[in-house]
Amino acid sequence: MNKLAISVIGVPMDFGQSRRGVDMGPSAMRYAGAIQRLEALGHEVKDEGDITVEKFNTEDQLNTNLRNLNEVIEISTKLADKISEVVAAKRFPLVLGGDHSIAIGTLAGLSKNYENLGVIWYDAHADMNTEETSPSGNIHGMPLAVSMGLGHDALVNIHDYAPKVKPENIVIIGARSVDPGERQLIKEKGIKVFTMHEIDKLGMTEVMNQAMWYLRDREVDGVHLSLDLDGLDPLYTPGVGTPVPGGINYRESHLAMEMLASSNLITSTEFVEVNPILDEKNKTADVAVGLMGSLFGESLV
Ligand code: 5AB
Ligand code: MN
Ligand code: MN
Ligand code: MN
Repeated sequence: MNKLAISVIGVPMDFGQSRRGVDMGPSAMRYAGAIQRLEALGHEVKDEGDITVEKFNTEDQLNTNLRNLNEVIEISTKLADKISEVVAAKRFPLVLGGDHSIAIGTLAGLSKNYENLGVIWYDAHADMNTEETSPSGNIHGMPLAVSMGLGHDALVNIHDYAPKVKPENIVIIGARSVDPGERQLIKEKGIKVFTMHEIDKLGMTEVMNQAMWYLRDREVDGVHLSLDLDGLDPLYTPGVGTPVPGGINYRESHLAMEMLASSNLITSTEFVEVNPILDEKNKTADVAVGLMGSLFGESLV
């Protein structure tokens, strides 16, 4: 694959859900050797440090049942600023989460630099809830809906434009825990979803080929990979807040990353939901960094 100029951006965010510890995800992945792993592959890597994540003193000023809405707005906006800057400098953004609500900021910063951005969402969940459908009030279950322009105005309009992503440019891979409201939205919008059923039946090679051809047919000018570590089976990635059994296995995940590496399709990525407090000896961060190795060309050298 091409040698890249990669900017690593940490987002120690845990306001998108209610379990502490996922804010330590960026440290855990750096400790597991993320930077060195990519440098060893010949990429130029710049660690841009972390986005500042602060709790507001006041109770949520906005009248809503969305947990920590004000913090999520503030941090998403800062992340979107940073992402825009990195993309404008022709660098490849690699974002280390943090819970998955950070994708709201990542996509807000990315999309205005692309005419027709594609998104691969590797996740056990669809992350397409809105204020109305969410069973939890947790914003990490909403970033795809928000990016399509559905949800709280303040989230939808970060960086003053909406939507960030077209529903027909989204591919979900690994879904196995989808809420009723999300199901309806998937049907309504015709979102392309490869559930575990398709992965079992077709195999990962076929699923990835179909996913990539689907996006090429859409004539996307960039593809963002949003990788939630709970997409994998909790056997391999136990350190996540919302584990769901029956997930994608270790080799299937590496295969998926290797296929993306040889396609040269991916133009940005984020690795989210690593929670060292819930983990076993940093296993989940180690797996994340291994997958980064494959995504950035390890199998090709
Ligand atoms: B993750 C659930 N659908 O909305 C909700 O980890 C879980 O970013 C969301 O995929 C999981 O609370 C969010 C039940
Ligand atoms: Mn998930
Ligand atoms: Mn997710
Ligand atoms: Mn989760």
